[in-house]
Amino acid sequence: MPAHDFVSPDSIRAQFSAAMSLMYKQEVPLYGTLLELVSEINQQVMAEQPKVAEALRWTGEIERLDQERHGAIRVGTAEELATIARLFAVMGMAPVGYYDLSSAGVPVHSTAFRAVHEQSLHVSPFRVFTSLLRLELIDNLPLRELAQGILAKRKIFTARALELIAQSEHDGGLNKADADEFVREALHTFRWHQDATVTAEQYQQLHDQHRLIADVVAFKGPHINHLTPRTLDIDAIQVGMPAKGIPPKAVVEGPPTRRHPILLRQTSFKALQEQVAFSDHQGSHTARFGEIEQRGAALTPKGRQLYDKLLDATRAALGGAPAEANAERYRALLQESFAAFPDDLAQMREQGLAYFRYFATEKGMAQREQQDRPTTLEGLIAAGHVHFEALVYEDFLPVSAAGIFQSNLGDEGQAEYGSNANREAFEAALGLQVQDELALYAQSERRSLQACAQALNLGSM
Ligand code: OOG
Ligand code: NI
Repeated sequence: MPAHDFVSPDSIRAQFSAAMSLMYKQEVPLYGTLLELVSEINQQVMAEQPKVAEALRWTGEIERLDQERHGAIRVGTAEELATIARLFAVMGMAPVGYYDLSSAGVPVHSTAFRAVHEQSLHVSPFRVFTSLLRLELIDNLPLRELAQGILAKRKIFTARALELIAQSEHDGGLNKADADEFVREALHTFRWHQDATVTAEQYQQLHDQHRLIADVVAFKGPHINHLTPRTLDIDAIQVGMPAKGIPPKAVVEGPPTRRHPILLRQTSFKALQEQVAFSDHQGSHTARFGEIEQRGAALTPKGRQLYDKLLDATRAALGGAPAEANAERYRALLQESFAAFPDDLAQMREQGLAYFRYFATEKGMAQREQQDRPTTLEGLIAAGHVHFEALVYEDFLPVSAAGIFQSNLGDEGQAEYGSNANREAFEAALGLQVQDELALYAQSERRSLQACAQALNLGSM
């Protein structure tokens, strides 16, 4: 089949993301309520803060905002992870970054599947935080073997989904009819299944080891456990949630409130209690929850180091994990520590703390043939020929992710797995190397500079 008959992976991803949102709305009605709240607040921010709206117009994020969301799944075996990677590849998603959650008492390690080029991200920024269960961290051998035996038997992909993945790999893409069918078939993998694969007693054993183990092992597939819309004001969301009957977690994860947001701020609300049919009798399980995020500037290694240092200092000053009882104090300490992180785009740029996107302005275009115009980046910015905006962070944060995991796993005794990062083992299971997110931001920044140089008729900048 000629290549021009193929649907682009970007539009398959956009279609899949929309289908997933529709499915999740039916499965978890509170998600629909949350979408309404997010949309109200986003409209309010755009109306009341024209500068925010203008920045989003420069970067084009204004066009992707309404369909921006991430999901999360947890898989049980290397084979499941490797096949998930192939499934996401059909939609133009690659694994980016490695996250070790073992040090936070969660026996998984993870990556984010997402598009990597800014043009693809513009079409659909859909991402999936994907975790692999680490049974090797569980020292209860009989239980480990029980879990392995159960996982070895399950099939999380439909036969037709596997066929279409292979076909796409072989032919280099899918035509419209096949892409539609692929989206329908792929969706099955992420659905909630009320029927468990284990007896009530086996579930209890798995659960007593760690609730997350039960969540991964006891069910037919890696149900999507949350779907997270992007807000422009997470503080307004946190305050507005209770009135909509949505109880938020005690603290917002990530950096404090700023005029120019950095990285990622997230809050979530408690999982639903769901009815489950075990193979012998009825019971319940908490699987799904809700989450909201606000995204800001992607930080350079230098900026990220500063972020990590200030977050560590805040936690050290708090003397424990943030929770209900110390939420107010945590917020004050966070704000205080982060006074050391400049809240000004020009300063962030001059100090090399964040990545940026550069745009040729109308003024710059009008003067592109003039002999005496500035030719250095700094000169062009000063003269108003080049405009810059922060490059948005497309990834996740390990400390925040641990906080999200924990707030939704209940407060039962925290497990200890030491610090067991093992990126090589993760990549071996994945069958691929994860991409370096910092390199991706740097490339994106460089492309914007090249585009500027070209638009302004300069050799380079
Ligand atoms: C994933 C938790 C992490 C995030 O946004 O950081 C996460 C999970 O609970 O499976 O979703
Ligand atoms: Ni999440």
